[in-house]
Amino acid sequence: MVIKHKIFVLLPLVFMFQNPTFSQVEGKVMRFDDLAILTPSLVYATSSCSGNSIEDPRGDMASDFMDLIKASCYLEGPVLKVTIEVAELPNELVFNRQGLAEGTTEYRWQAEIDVDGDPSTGSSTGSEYLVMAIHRVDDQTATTLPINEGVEAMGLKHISGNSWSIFPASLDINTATNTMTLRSEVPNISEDTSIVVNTLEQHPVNGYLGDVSNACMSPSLSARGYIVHVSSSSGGFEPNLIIANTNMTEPVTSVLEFFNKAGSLIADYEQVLEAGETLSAKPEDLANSQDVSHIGLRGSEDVRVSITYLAQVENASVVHVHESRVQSQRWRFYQGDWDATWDGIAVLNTSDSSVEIEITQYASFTAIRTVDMVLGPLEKGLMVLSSSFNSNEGSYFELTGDQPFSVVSLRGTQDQRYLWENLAIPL
Ligand SMILES: [Ca+2]
Ligand SMILES: [Ca+2]
Repeated sequence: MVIKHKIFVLLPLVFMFQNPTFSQVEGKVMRFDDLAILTPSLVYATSSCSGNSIEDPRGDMASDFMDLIKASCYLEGPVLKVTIEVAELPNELVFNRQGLAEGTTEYRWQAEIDVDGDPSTGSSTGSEYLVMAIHRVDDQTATTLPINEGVEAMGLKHISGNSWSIFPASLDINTATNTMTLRSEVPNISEDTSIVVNTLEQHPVNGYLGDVSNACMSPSLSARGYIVHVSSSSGGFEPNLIIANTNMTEPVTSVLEFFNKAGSLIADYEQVLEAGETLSAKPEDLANSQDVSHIGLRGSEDVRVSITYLAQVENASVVHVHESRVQSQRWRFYQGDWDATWDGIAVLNTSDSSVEIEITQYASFTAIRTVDMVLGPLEKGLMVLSSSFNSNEGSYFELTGDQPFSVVSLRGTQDQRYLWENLAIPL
């Protein structure tokens, strides 16, 4: 349980540095005596967080831009992305309001990251890292500015006491969706990681005001599903994605992560889909790359993604392959007639360590040949079965691994006109 505190206090502030910009001090160790103002006695998660998003009541703050509504976090390769939604994010804010001392944190939207989920390590509130959008008073003249010009993104790593070192973070502000999206490379994120979000305003008259998320969240380490195989146009099959919001009443966010065959993240793509909306797009256009091999699916569970492959021959018919949500250590599929068709498999290691897979052909319940495949983290393997095995009428193939993986099995006619999914069965 996380205990919620909304704290309205006015504290004297002491800074070692006056109004530096963060780009000037990146990597340096600084003292931030006001970091714990909002959360001096926040009790961090003692049980695991229930998901990668949190919600907070609307209307519990005087200013809408401080009123935390929702937050979510994703791990995109090594980059932690935290999206903070408030009730209303105005286009402009007044910065450096009269009566505030230089160096005061005037506005802040922050994620506190307890990377090991242990409140006894890190800062006084258990955090090893902070990522924030912040404005500190840097001038005695009040100025109205677009919000993205007035605030800076910053990451802080806890050193000791009130000392933190600064590391880079980026910020995207969307006043249409009232969201701030912070991105930063935060090391050692694990399933134990606990993240809370808070907002803070130093008001010249009313003192500190702020909202704290009433629960913690933890980045989902694995995608909820995968498009295991994106065919390459150069291989003769044109791929196309269909991305559908199956929720007929609410807009939802779809996040796609594009990987190359070796398992390196090439690009990610985020899209808000209106209620019931279905999009169609070429993977290479969304990723801005020809190298897309497979796709991790994150974001709303309401989104369903399919891929089509269309052979670049006359009178070909398209095949639709639905996203794969199943991982198993053992899969089976049955051999086709290799005079008329070919059997191929795409195998995806969805874990963060290597997997050793044995592909074994069985005939009359007897293993007749085994071929090994080793895949690194998020690496994909492809095989046309006839390149490694002999046709054996009535045979079947089993794939077994030392940890779970995903399989898509495809069968096509030798003239390439028709291709379809030949069900691979998780056992
Ligand atoms: Ca709120
Ligand atoms: Ca900790």
